[in-house]
Amino acid sequence: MANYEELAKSVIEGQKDQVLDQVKSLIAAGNNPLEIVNEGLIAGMNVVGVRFKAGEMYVPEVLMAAKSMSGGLELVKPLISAADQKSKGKILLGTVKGDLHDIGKNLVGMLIESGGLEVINMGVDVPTEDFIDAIIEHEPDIVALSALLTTTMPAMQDVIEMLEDEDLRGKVKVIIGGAPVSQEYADTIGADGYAPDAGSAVELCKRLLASK
Ligand code: B1M
Repeated sequence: MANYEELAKSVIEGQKDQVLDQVKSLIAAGNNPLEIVNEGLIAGMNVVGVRFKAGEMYVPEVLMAAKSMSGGLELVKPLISAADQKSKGKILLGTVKGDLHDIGKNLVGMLIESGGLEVINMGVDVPTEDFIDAIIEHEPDIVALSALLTTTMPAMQDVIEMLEDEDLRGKVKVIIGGAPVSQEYADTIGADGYAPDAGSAVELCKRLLASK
């Protein structure tokens, strides 16, 4: 019979079929669905996040792990009550205007989601005003901006300035990331945080949520 440790190991190894079989067997054995998520699926993805950050895992492996975890999650989700599914925080994520790069941004989204937070992924080339509209509509705790081009980095500052103009800056934390972005740049434009990689982005979100 499967146990949580084996399930976490299958997630880390990106063995989707194995994950699905183990989740089914844990459900059939009457295990608590929330425990299956927290002690099996998320526990595995947490290890992936740490290993990826340490350079011990690479993008394709992380994507396979995330897909395995999502597959398992789909099986368990219908069994978890709406109250239990309540996320610990809402993150609005997008690649800024003019920028079409989304591989890293999606990885960030998957790891944040794996960390038990809700992610609204707005896609790429998101106009500044669309971020503002979405912040008003969804009231996220954090908006996470991605840019891969030096030419699109200023669009991050545009979002912060528009938030200030609309009197919304105090309502949402802004964090930024992407290859050309740095902590120094985050400080310059007045962002609340910078994450160099997907694993750090999860930690940063959790830190900011805890300090709210
Ligand atoms: Co483009 N591209 N690209 N490209 N591309 C780069 C970024 C470039 C560095 C390549 C180079 O010249 N060496 C260069 C930018 C130079 C610069 O501005 N400094 C470049 C260029 C110039 C361009 C075009 C202008 C090329 C052209 O058409 N002449 C063009 C621009 C299009 C546009 O956006 N308007 C272009 C197009 C493309 C493709 C469409 C072909 C494709 C993107 C496909 C896609 O994303 N769906 C592409 C790709 C694949 C790359 C490279 C090769 C790889 C990017 C990637 O996915 N990395 C890239 C060179 C490189 O980085 N080696 C390059 C893997 C990914 C996991 O890492 O995205 O860094 P990364 O994400 C990391 C962290 O940065 C961080 O976490 C992620 C995971 O650890 N992170 C965040 C990212 N977002 C975050 C948000 C957060 C926190 C952390 O929120 C808080």
